[in-house]
Amino acid sequence: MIERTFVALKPDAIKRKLMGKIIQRFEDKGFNIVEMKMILLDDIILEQYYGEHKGKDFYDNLVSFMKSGSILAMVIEGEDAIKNVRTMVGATKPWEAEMGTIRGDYGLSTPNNIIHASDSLESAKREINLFFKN
Ligand code: DGI
Repeated sequence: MIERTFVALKPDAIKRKLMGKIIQRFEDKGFNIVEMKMILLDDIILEQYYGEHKGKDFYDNLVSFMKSGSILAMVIEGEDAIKNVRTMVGATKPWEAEMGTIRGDYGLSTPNNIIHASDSLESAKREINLFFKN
């Protein structure tokens, strides 16, 4: 089924100049990038984006990292995009992510784990709406 998923390249990926390489992986795989913009996040949008983690021990560190520079927000479209993009992204903790995945190849720690991708149809809709509602 053709789906749309939300992907964000996090501030560490931008600072390390990995944007081109990561976008290339999605294009090489056959996905289409249908929306794209650089955004500097604030507390209001981060609370909606990461609300499920509020109160957890890593939350403050996660939020300050996500505000440390712009992100590249994208909507990626293609066959089973939600599941297939998550497979390409790899495990949340990059040291557990398999080599060949984006986090496995480029990351070593959290919260700077390079990239976010929606984990379900519901999250994809919510996140696309949050970042691209206009
Ligand atoms: O969808 P993911 O980014 O793979 O994971 P998520 O949406 O559950 O969590 C969002 C971010 O929060 C994740 O990229 C890194 C951070 N995080 C999640 N779980 C943990 C965590 N950070 C630490 N230190 N420990 C965790 O258990």
